Amino acid sequence: MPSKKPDSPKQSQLAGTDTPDRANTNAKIQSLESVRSDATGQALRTNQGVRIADNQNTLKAGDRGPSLLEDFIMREKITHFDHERIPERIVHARGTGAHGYFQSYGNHAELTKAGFLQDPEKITPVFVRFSTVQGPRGSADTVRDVRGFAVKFYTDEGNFDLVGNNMPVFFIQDAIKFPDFVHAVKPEPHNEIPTGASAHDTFWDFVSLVPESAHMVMWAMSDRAIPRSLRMMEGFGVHTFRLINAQGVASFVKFHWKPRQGVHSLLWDEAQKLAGKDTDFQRRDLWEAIETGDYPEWELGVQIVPEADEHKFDFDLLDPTKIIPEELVPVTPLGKMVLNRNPDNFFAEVEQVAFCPGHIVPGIDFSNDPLLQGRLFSYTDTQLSRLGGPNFHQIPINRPVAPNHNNQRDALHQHLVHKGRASYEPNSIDGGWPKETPPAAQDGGFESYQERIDAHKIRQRSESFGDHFSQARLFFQSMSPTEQQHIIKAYSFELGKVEREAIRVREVNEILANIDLKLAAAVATNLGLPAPTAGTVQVKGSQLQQSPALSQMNHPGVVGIKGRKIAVLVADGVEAASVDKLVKALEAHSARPLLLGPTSAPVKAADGTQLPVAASMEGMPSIMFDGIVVPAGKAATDALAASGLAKHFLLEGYKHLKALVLTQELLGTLGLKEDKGLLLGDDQQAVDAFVKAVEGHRVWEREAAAESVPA
Ligand code: HDD
Repeated sequence: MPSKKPDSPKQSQLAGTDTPDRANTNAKIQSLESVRSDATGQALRTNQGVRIADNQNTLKAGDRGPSLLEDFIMREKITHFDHERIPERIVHARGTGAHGYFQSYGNHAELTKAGFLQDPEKITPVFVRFSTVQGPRGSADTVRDVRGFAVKFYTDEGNFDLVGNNMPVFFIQDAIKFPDFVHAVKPEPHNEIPTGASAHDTFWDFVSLVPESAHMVMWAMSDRAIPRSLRMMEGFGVHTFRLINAQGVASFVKFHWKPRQGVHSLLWDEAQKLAGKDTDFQRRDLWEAIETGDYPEWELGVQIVPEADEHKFDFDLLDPTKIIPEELVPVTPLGKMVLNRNPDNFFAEVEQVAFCPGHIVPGIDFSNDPLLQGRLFSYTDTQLSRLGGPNFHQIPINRPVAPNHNNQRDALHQHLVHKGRASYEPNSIDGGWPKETPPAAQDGGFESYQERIDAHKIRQRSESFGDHFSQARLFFQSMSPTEQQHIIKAYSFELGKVEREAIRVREVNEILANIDLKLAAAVATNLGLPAPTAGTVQVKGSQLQQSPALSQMNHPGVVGIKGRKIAVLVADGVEAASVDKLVKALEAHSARPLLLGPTSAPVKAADGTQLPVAASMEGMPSIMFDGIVVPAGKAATDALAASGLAKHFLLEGYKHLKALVLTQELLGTLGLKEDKGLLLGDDQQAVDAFVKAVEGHRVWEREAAAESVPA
């Protein structure tokens, strides 16, 4: 248990992390201990436990002779190897994960009887898996795509999975359309192109024919689809859920994860370059942050709508293509999640973790959102073929910390040796165990919320799901001018890759024109199409003109530049004192300065000392950093000014609107001008301005000046 009491919600948003002692608090770690395999000091053996004398040579008839079938050691090894791969997830195949914990800010008993939200002293272990959607397991991390944000809470009352995304809405309203949507976005079936991208005909064909996707496509064309880091994404449960308190009173809720690191994105040029230069950019970023102790944190919050207010909005709460604007219903913070431990084994933990939106605990329940209802079936079904049968809950990463006795028996990969003779209920032979727990206010058995339904059995979409454009418009109009430009560019880029003109025209005229005519005109111009002058449907518009909470610019974060990567460019002749001063100043802000040299060899400072570097400027290009500083030193500056590699590094950083500290000479050589984020010298004033600029993530004011810089 943590020695420190958790802060009140407000303070917690601002204060530093109080990390409970990991070994003592992470019950999941302890429960995994018995299955963790450590071969240190152990003999090499077969799966049957036989010690192996020779792991280099197959058993053969003579040293130049044929191999013998009786070599059970070779056969066992090869057979196991042949079956090492399991089917990757049909969607969200590319992902990474981390362990951590959740801690409630207080007792939320008025809202829910779920125990993990009632006791601020309780540490609930969690495992999170972040993912992209379209690409296969080996695809690039930084592609334009939705990011999965799936959290498994190992609560005392059973596992609760919050299987969300980094966008609060979805492409379709009914689960029956999911296979169609996924087939459309996946690589095209004839040539399996493109990998990890939606910029192709079948995706745009589908979404231009299915206007309910308009809102989500806006999100996917926004900067949210190219996050700077998995640590810098919001997460959303998307659907409306229910929370139910001990008195049986239910409220509708939408779940939100708010990152303390802020919400920040890559630029499209960076994302594309990173996809080649570091396919693992985001999993590496998360891994390194956790290894270096910069534990990322999110606040879990809910928008609460009393049952009585269900029909108060100009959209349907059950429609997963709609948000509840935060200006209408603010997010109430419930607690925080900290990710503080990397997995020991990727396959065992990240690949085998099995989430399901149907994994809920007493105090939480579903709504009738038809997308959610279909998901409740799909996830367990998919694990049957991925994880080889119905016992996947016994795989260590999926095991609840709560006991889970029942009468389910046998099946593939059964790991338990069930004792007793009665595997049925009721029974008298084994004393009737295991027995039901009647529902009760606290610690009772799960009871579904008793919702009254009086309806015809029909296949029909509710009319209240019919407005597909108002919130897409709200989203676009809530963006800053910069974000709007990025959205226009993203649509233009993606549709520019679409071969069939008819699809481009349909998207512009029948989708974009209904969202915003300026957007439609700008995209049309970039595609060489006539700009539409009117939409094709009457759009009623939203209750709000703007929702500031939708703009990333309004989510700077509360941790400053903690965990941000800063390149320190050095070369022979650099002044060691200047390097030291800059590095110390950055470390004082908990940033991660890394020295980069012309090669991976140490550089020789002006005073003769050797300075080891983390990498060469080629090995770690500017796109991997949040800011760049150049320490003083005449000879080093001369060397950098003469180096194409260094100049490219700096110009690219400038073009990507990063904060820079340069020397006067380099400023002249590069032909750049000082600005809010381009500073000179290594004095405190420059450092302070640099830190502020990195905090702002980009020097947006520089956009126009950077336009003409080649990089
Ligand atoms: Fe899904 C995986 C999120 C709609 C069917 N989904 C999956 C994952 C995430 C989501 C984050 C990866 C979990 C992991 O890391 O293992 N999915 C969503 C969200 C949706 C959504 C936020 C809409 C709001 N999904 C959705 C529908 C269906 C599915 C409508 C089917 C009817 N999703 C699946 C799946 C996957 C999956 C096929 C693939 C692998 C897996 O489940 O474990 O069952």
